[in-house]
Amino acid sequence: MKSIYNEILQAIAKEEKLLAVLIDPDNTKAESLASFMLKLNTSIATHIFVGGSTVEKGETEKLVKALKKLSDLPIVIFPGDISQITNHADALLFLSLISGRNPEYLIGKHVASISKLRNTNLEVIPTGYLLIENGKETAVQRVSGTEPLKRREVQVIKDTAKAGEFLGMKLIYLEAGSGATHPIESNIISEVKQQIQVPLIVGGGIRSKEALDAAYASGADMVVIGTAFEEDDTFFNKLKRD
Ligand code: 1GP
Repeated sequence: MKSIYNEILQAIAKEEKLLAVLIDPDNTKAESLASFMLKLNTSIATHIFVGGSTVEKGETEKLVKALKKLSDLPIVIFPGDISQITNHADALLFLSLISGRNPEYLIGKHVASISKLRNTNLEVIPTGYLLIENGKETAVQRVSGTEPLKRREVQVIKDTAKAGEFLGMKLIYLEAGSGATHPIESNIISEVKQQIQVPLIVGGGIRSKEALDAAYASGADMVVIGTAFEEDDTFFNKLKRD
């Protein structure tokens, strides 16, 4: 069976860089979705992430079904809550917010999600999720009631990522928060990358081709961009596939 995780590993082995476009069901207008997806499909995007910190019940499934008709890219649920889990996607990032100390976001919601996931076809990918401070309060911080890790405390960030890997997490995700003022800094990306063997995802506040390339150059295997495309989908024109 096709494994999205194995495909990620294979792409990284070939030194390919991955780009996930984050689509938040709350910020998506049905009437502009088709034209948005036309642009996305001719860009260098490799994955579609679907999720948000607060999404109305049923909206994620509706959006995933629509996206399935509009793109062949893998659709990965990036859930803010259990209600966003839908079998119609290809995979689920099983996120544990290891930068925080709220048991609900470390293990509680995971236990509560099992009745939904037990018989699922979704590929469940355990992911260590680290929120890093970016200059303003983010939705993740607000919703989870946790503090982000301090930008200057690089050793703590590295140790947290490594602990996630030792716990068996298959991806490490450095998150500055959607719409972040400062994306994750290059030195943090490169130092974390040196610590871990599993793929490194970086997201939050990346709004230009230069910032994307800088994240890749620092060691991000996959970059996640949402807000920049939401605000101006002509950004896809700068990221066209050859
Ligand atoms: C948020 O990392 C993602 O969870 C993407 O952030 O919306 O700022 O691109 P942006």
